[in-house]
Amino acid sequence: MDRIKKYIDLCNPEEVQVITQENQLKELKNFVIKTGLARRLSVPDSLWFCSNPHDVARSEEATVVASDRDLGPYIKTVPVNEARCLVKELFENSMASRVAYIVPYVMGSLDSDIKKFGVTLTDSPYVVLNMAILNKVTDEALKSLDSAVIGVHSMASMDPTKKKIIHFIEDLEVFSVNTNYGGNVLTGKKCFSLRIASSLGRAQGWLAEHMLVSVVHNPICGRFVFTAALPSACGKTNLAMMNPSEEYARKGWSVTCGGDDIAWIFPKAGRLFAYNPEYGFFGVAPGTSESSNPNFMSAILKGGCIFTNTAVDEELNLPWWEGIGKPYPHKIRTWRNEVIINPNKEEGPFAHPNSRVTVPIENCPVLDPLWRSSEGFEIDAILFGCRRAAGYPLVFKARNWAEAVYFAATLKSERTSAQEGTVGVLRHDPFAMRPFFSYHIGDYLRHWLTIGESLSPQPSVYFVNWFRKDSNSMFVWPGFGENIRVLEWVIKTTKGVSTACIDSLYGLIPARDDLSLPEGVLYEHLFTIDVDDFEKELEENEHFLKALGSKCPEELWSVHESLKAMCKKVL
Ligand code: SAT
Ligand code: MN
Repeated sequence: MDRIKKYIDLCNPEEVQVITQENQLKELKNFVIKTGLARRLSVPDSLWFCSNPHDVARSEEATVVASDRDLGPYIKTVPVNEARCLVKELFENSMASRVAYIVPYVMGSLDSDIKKFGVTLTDSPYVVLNMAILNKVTDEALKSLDSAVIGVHSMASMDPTKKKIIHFIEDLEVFSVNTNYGGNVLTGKKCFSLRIASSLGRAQGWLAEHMLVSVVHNPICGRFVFTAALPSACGKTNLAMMNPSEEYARKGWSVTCGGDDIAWIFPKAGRLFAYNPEYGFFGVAPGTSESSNPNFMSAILKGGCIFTNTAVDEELNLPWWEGIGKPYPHKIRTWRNEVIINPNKEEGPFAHPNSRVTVPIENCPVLDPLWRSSEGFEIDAILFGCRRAAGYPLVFKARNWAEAVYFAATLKSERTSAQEGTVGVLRHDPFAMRPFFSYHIGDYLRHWLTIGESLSPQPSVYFVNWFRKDSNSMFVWPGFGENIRVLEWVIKTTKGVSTACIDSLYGLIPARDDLSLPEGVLYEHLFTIDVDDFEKELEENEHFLKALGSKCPEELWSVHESLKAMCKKVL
């Protein structure tokens, strides 16, 4: 226990409890209700929490990697010694007169080779209860303490100016303090399964990606596995467990879900295999409804969930949020824990736009039976998605692996409420991993190219954007269940059934008659590419590639030059 004991001594809690049993979790639930930290809702065995209003999203500003090297764009570093001092300063006595909980857990299946252990020390019952859904609590982790990822989390004084999430990648340690929300504190999630795991993956020849894993059951090839990376709050959970539109469902199309947020991807015999290391979903609530995501709604209603910063319909004692598809409650408790009678819509939103529901994965009615298998999912295609109102096509296929890496590296997306900052601003989000890189992005791109070289055949790589808007700011693509049309094109193109792609500036796009569009949706609205805009993009991309200096793989410069040449030809 040495790796933990020194931090217990530093934080100085009044009492320490090791959480390994179901009945301890039950007691903790009773404790949070009794002390007013949470409320029990009428969804079976489910709790509602609201967080400190300063603490409602992942904080990228406060997230750092301890390193004495420059880790390139998008990683804030703090020199190792300084980071160790910071830990000492921020955690000293931070748990005084509180209970500290030790949560040992596993990511991935206990009987698979890819499993990894973690042990988190926290003074937050909220963290314990969430981790008990998202990870599998097991005392096995205590037997493998040397190789486990140690997480130390303290709410401390919850002073927002002292919020910090500090990663010591090589030491397998993460420290999170003065926050109690989502990806800042649920160590198993972004800190471990993305930041630490991607560094391990680099050293060991695999990938840890911000990706869902799903299977499309279809009349073309039977079973088709895809992974998809999208920035936070851009519809990963919806896509991961979508119900194809009625027309497609009738023709035998369905989707099963392997995971909605994180994929550990391993090459084996020239193919890629994906595993979801998590045991639950941490999905965005607003906008989730019977029509947008019936499977997530039914997963929620099965219970065992935690609602964070949603509103509550006080009369029904049920969670409520904007876009839930139900009228405004007569008496509503807002995410700020205030009760309003006859709420006026204009005073909203009443659920925080980044409010979340933590749901056990086994609640999912379309969970793929292989979700926990030790073989993983053999990948047929990889998708990257973004949220862009203009210019970016609905879907295109990269012409080759290097071009796929180029387009993923230069991905941009509108900022959402999942992270602190101004919503809607277009920002560069390479691989939808911008907040989760833990080593230099130039090395990351090289790693992707190297993995690609070992594959045969290389999986096809596609890029999607469900969010184009017309001149009236209305979405031109209906999305949700209709996204199956795009997946149909992806499958046909991957399997060689469609050969009539059009060479565009953005890779290969569907020929007009090759993608079945819903009535009233115009091909031009989805695929028009403005050459001037594309040229501007290339200029921005060039800045990015230059910023990588000698770390920028040559292959990406070649792709860049060929796109520039294409652009000249079109102009
Ligand atoms: O980082 S969170 O876990 O809060 C959610 C996300 O951004 O995907
Ligand atoms: Mn995510």
